[in-house]
Amino acid sequence: MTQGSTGLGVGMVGHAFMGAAHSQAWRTAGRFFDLPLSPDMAVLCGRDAATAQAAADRLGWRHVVTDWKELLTRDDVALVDVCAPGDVHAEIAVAALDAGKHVLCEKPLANTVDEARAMVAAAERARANGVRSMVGFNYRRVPAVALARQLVADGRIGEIRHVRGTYLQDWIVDPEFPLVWRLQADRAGSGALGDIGAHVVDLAQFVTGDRLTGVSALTETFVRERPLPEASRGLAASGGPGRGRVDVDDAALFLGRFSRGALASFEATRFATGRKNALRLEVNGSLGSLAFDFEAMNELSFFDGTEDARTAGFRRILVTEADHPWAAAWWPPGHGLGYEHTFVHEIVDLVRDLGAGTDPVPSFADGLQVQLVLDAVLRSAAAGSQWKEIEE
Ligand code: SOE
Repeated sequence: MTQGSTGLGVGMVGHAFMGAAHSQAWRTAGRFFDLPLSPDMAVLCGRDAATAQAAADRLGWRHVVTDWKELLTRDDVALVDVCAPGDVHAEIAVAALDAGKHVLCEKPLANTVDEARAMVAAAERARANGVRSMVGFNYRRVPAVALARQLVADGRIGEIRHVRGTYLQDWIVDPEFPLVWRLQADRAGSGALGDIGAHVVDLAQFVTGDRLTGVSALTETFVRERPLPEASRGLAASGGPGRGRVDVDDAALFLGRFSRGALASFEATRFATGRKNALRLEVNGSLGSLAFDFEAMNELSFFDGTEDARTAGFRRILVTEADHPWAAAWWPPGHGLGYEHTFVHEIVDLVRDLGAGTDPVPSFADGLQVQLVLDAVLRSAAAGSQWKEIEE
């Protein structure tokens, strides 16, 4: 915590997996990084008072409320952090921005393009009054990913020809795994596509500094009926006697084109048995290539095609040097970071922008752009993989 800095009261909605990840980030950011404002974990909101209180005690929040609308009228809340399922993102974020609260909203920004547009409009209205917003695509804040973007921007791999993005998980491969909210269209919008495909689309556009202009897609639901959930914690859940229909995609595959001519392929699935959180991106350019895999998140592979061909080869860069993004605040070289650090970096960058009065990224407009890609993927899949343009 920076000495003499003023506070930033935070009210967070939701306290499951993402709520826990954000809580540890709010708690840690000012202890490792100099911040212009000290995050104050003021209020946690959850629907059930006892469960929310237990979560607040465990995660370090001072007060508990059961109605998110209470956050909007409190003087000790300057920022609302939305960690609830996608079906409530738009309502909460728009109301919070209109009430003059900064907003951090988990990804995907919304469940539909219309909701995302309403959120962007609210963000623009609020911005005129110095109120800021950000969508939580946390993987942008992996140091190796940020380095990949720098290398592309510096021209180290030349003109980009191919982008290969996959996000592979296996946590619902068991057909008896329950029908949790991430598998329900009315709560999550879509399945693997919105939950993890959104990340790899954002990452591909972030690293290349380019945007997708069109897609052709296939989606599939392999397990069409599952037990209704009885209890859940994080991604773990147990089922009860009832059963329900799965109405989201289990997997989405699509081809795409970038505005500067690169061709792309994407795969998002929770049925890649043995792959736990394999968010991978490979970019091939006219001068070299980059490859990243979150399961080895401290590393970036770089092939420099301008080197002597006799000794050129993919180089494994350990992205833990003090010169690498965010790394100087942590451990000595080689000591590595984990999943939770991506959220800390997100909070650090957000609080620094709030202090400086600058616009945080990714913005709600960036979130809308990803939503347009997801929407085009679903429309293409529904139309037998027909090519769908993505509006600018
Ligand atoms: C589940 O697939 C999940 O927790 C996603 O919801 C997160 O966004 C991703 O970071 C990890 O996997």
